[in-house]
Amino acid sequence: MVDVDDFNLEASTACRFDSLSIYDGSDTSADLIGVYCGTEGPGIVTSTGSSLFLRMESDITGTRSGFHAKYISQGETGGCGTNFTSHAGFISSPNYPEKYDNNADCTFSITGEADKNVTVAFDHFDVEQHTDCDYDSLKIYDGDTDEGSPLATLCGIDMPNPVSSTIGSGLFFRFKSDASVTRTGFSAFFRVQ
Ligand SMILES: [Ca+2]
Repeated sequence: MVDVDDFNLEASTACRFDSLSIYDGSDTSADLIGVYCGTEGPGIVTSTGSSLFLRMESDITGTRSGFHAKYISQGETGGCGTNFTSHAGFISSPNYPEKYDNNADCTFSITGEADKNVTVAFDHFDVEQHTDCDYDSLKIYDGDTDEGSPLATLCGIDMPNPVSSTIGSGLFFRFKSDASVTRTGFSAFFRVQ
């Protein structure tokens, strides 16, 4: 997985001037995940296997600041009920990438560390839509319980922005579904930094 957190390449139609291409494998013969330019970078990109191949090309004019990416090769994983204590890991809804069940109630917590915050960023999100997320939802709380107001209450298909705890605090997640309509849920990674 790579997290492209800063991106600025010369913009052009179909990115034919300057571009960043990302392939789902170890070279350009692998499946092309996307071609990016301008200021709309790829964000988080996840490989299906153990390799990603990135290729940046520029033409003879029009340079920009380029891109910056973080590479995450491994992290802690765990199902519902997991309390994560490492610096990086992956969380996802039950059964992901298959659909979650009806009447799910699943929590995760990430402990965090003094002087650091926990940030979670999504690479997949599809949770039954409702204006107030009253059907199915993922709620994210600052701290280690679901007391108080959530930092985020998420549903629908729009990719959520990254969510960060306050410094020195962890994050607590609660995913709930109601009795009908299921989707593929969410996949995200976190880091403590
Ligand atoms: Ca539902």
